[in-house]
Amino acid sequence: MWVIEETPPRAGLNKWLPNKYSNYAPYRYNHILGVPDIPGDANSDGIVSVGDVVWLINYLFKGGPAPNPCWKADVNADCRVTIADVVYLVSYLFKGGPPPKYGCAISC
Ligand SMILES: [Ca+2]
Ligand SMILES: [Ca+2]
Repeated sequence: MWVIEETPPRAGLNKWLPNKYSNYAPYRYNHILGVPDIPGDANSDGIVSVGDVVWLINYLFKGGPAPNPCWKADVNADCRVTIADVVYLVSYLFKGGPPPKYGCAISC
């Protein structure tokens, strides 16, 4: 049978022989499109980096787009998105500070 493997090192379209994988049960997870929402990932690119710091500063002080969802930018979990979250994120990224927390379910 032809299968689409999504896990490296054999990711891609591959031909499997039925007798070799007779107990194979295919499965997939639904609704896993896009990147996961992780605390601190203000710009929603899937990683926490200096780009998120820039995104937050742009949002807070330059009228840039809001983080979506907003809770990802509430990295200190005080239920607000402020300069304190920028400081928290910089501390995590460059000073060995604690990792971003799951913020409150707030709107930006
Ligand atoms: Ca990011
Ligand atoms: Ca906060």
